[in-house]
Amino acid sequence: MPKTIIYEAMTEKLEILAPDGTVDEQLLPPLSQEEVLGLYRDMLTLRAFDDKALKLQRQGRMGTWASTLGQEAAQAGLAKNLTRADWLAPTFRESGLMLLFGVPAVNQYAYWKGDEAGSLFPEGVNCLPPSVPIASQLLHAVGIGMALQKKGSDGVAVGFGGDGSTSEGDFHEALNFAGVFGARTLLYVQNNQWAISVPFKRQTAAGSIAQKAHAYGIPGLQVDGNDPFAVYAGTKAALDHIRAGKGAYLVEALTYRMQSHTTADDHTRYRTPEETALWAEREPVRRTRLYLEKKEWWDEQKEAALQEELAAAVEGWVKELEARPAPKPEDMVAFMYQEMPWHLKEQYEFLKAEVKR
Ligand SMILES: Cc1ncc(C[n+]2csc(CCOP(=O)(O)OP(=O)(O)O)c2C)c(N)n1
Ligand SMILES: [Mg+2]
Repeated sequence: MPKTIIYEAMTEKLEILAPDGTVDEQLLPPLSQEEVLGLYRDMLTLRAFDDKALKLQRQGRMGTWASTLGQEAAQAGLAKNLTRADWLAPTFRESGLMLLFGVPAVNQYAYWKGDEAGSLFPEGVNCLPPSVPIASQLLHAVGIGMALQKKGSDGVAVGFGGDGSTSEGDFHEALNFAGVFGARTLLYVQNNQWAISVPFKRQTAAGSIAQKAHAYGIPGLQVDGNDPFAVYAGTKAALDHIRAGKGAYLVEALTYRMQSHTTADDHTRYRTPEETALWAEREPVRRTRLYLEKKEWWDEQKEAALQEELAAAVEGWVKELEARPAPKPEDMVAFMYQEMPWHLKEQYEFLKAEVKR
């Protein structure tokens, strides 16, 4: 008898666009040329948004940043299927998705610069502020999904987690509640292979995260998270299922965090150059561009024009950011409770008196 039983992946993995830019025509979703170009544009927008934040941090103009480099397809492919009635419960890794969902760039830059008021999103954008305790977001989304179901809403709640979040009790509790109560919830795990410096092989002995859904009585699907078509088609199938009132769904997007965990981390201390080079070949923007060029829908000139347009947009976001009034240090403790408890009152008064304006 083997000491441990290692289950093979019991779920299907959806792959449509290969790293070399070729597609499985049978599985290709029926997107128009305009829509496909829109997805590419979305991915490049996320890359520009992300790249600027990293640069601002290095220049001392941003507190910290959790990069989405390499995870653009996993976010843009899902965003394309979301509606105004949906709700998001994001982690710190969903900045790109939030941008496409309608959370302005300036709000997000402000938040990461240390201004909590950045989390005051425009009316009608149903997105919670990013929550840092990992796996908490999944429970929040199941609660919202149960409420949406009771209200007879068309909306779906999407809860986010990474590979690391799946080792938390909250992940399992969220799946259990989602299954038992038929929550209108999509549990979306971006398996980017790393949880800070812990590799995926130390998170689970199972063949996939997606297969864990079956134990809780809900469907699970694994998609190539670096393939915008697979993410789009897979999350569309999951969302159609949830919108039809058939209950929750788990989607695992297999992707790769190409940058360090945050700007406070140095990934070269725990990853080999061979590994990062391998994933550079599989990254989503490269393969999508190869596909577009094969179709003769894209060329060097169009690329340069789009890059120029995005660079201008990004500069506009930075201008907006730097025109915001600086947050007051005492606001750090001002909004935690409706009524400030005594120990926070003390800190509030201290900060107000001590900090030089
Ligand atoms: C409950 C909890 N424990 C520990 C941490 C510290 N922490 C922040 S991110 C992280 C790893 C998250 O990895 P993963 O879920 O794979 O998400 P990724 O950062 O790769 O997107 C840890 C351990 C935390 N934020 N919350
Ligand atoms: Mg991870």
